[in-house]
Amino acid sequence: MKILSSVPKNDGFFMPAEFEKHYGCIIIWPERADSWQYGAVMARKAFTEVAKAIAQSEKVTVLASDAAYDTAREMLPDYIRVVEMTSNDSWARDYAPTFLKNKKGIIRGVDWGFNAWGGLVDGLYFPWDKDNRIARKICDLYETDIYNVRDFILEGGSFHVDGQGTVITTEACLLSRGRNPEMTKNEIEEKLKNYIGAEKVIWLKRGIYNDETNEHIDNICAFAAPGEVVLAWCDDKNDPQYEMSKECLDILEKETDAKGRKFKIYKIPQPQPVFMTDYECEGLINFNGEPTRTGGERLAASYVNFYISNGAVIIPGFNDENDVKAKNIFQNIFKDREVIQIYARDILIGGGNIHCITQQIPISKQ
Ligand code: KQY
Repeated sequence: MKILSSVPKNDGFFMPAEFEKHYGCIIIWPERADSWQYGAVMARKAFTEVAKAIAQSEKVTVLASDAAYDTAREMLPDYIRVVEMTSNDSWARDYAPTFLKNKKGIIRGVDWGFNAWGGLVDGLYFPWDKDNRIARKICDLYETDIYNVRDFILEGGSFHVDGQGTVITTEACLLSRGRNPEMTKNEIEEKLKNYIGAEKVIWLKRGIYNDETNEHIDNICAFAAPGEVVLAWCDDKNDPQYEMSKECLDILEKETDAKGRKFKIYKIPQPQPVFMTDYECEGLINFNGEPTRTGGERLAASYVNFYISNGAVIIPGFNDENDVKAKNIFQNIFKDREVIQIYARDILIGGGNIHCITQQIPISKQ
């Protein structure tokens, strides 16, 4: 594996869309006791269901620490590969490499800087050094070269691409004080253009209410196809999410993508607000003497935090009356893929959802 200091755009590399063909998917086994309640038992069951659903149509590799290896190997079916690799937590979307490809089908990774969603300003844990090494370790494992851009803080959940030059992101996250405070919005756009092959960056303002990642795009809006997006939608004007989603809609309705197309926008209804229970909080240990969650805290639930595998679309469920409605909308959009809904409260408690715990590897011709 070579660590590259050149710029992907100059080398002809760009990020393909998630709805394009994958070689496989990476997931990191949950273990951290201040993220995953009651020894991560329920989270591990939910992660297993996600891994199994994805493995129906692509190769899944689960990374587990030495301490958690036995439970991972025990709980996961044998067609899922388990590899020992240590991280600080389980968010493959954010610190596994962003995979790029070129026209010949060669794959390379990008190694962004990671500081636990805001470093010492408003980050969620410290240290994050093991997470930061994950991208290079994975590229070594898959024998792909990797671009070094650790001087720029970025998580994979904070941008979505259509593979045809359009990137969507949120200002709340990418312009947050804890990431790259010395950079202007234009300079950040330039990085996205150079490192993931964007020609046009569409900036939504906000994401999902109370999303502790500073409102990642992957919880509020995603590409379903070129020129088509899904948007988390709230009809209740008394809910703070209403204004947040409405502002996104207004921007998307006025915008065109990198190819000049107007967007077809699918509204996905939000579940009823989901709150942490006291019982769930008791199952978490403190971080640095402070609880990581409090009873009654609203969690950032959204159906838009889904993963597109080769044969399926894996969406979260919350035991909510809108679960079926959301599933039907997704099935109508993704007619050629099976929509699989997985009860995901135990992932949500960790602070993210199905998209956040997965990272796709595009198919390569290497
Ligand atoms: O949503 C994500 N991409 C990760 C959230 C991590 C929260 C840590 N508690």
